[in-house]
Amino acid sequence: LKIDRIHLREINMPLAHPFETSFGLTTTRRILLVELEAEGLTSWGECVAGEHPYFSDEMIDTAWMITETELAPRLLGTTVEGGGSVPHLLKQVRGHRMAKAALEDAIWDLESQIEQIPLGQLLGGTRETIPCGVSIGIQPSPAHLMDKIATELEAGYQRIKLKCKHGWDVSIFEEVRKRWPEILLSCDANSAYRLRDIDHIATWDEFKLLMIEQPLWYDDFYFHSMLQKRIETSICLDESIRNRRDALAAIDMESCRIINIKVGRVGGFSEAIAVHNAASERGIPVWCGGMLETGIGRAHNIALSSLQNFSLPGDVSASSRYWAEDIIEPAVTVSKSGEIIVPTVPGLGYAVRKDRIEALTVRRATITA
Ligand code: OSB
Ligand code: MG
Repeated sequence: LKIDRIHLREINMPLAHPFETSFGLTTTRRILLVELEAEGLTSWGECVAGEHPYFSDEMIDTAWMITETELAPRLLGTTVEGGGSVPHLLKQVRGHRMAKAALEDAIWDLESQIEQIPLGQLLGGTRETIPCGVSIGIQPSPAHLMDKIATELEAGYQRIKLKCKHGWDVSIFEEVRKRWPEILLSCDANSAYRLRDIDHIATWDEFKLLMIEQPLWYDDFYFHSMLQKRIETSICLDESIRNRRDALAAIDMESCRIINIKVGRVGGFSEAIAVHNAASERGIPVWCGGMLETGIGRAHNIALSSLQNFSLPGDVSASSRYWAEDIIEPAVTVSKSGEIIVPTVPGLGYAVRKDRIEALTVRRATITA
């Protein structure tokens, strides 16, 4: 296929509720969207880079620049076979995986429209529905958190993940477990702890957490492997896993027993599938993480989650948890049993609300061959 034009936009969207992690508070998302025009069709990709380089070293402004000057030109004026051929076309550029993923995912979406195959199926997915959990940020008080958890369980979500950090860990887990002894419960530290905290983290075993996500440094395998030997609870890696080789190293070193796959973090659907397959072959379950996406990134996460080894509830949840009004329709909804139905039509599986995107746009650029 030949791409005629690539449009970049920045949209600003206020979150329905502020989201706090150990690395900071987000109240409004600045989001880079890419729109491709090719073969008389249109497709979209969402770059999940944040407004600051706090989760990873990418941020929206670096993603914008690298997309405009380095990545988009490599996809224009050439024949692109399909989504699977994009990593090769972009490989001269090191890093910038979230920027690359937005473009690659949009091309898979185009391919799905051209081939008239549902996107999930094109990626190799077989699930008709995906199991959903929620990620709950650090709250103003424990009482606020308890209310949030009650609401999400009532809505049907199958797993509750609590953001944690020093001062928002043991006492919180205790209170939650007292009220809900049996629920699937996990926590995500976003690298808030250090080696001196190993004994502290070891005390969490009593809470029977499903996993502890990324407790130590964002770029570490070795010390996570030391920690995993000291505790019964499974470690799940998020930030550390950038590609298939990282997954293999982490599994081999027993740095984790579960992997969170984020398509942006690993650089696109091709690498996400490679991580999924490597984990699957080694008996390591995966789940799909989230980055506070709009409906576009959310729809791509749903398609990816339809692969067989996404066997644990992910962080892909209803649009309404993030947005008063999404940029797709219908909005993503979750059933009473905590599942999202995987679309069975080609492409995104949802209609993009261009009028709404226009209204939210604060910056734009068009790149042509
Ligand atoms: O570590 O999984 C994370 C949000 C922003 C940055 C990092 C993370 C998260 C989440 C939210 O946990 C997941 C979501 O609901 O989109
Ligand atoms: Mg995480």
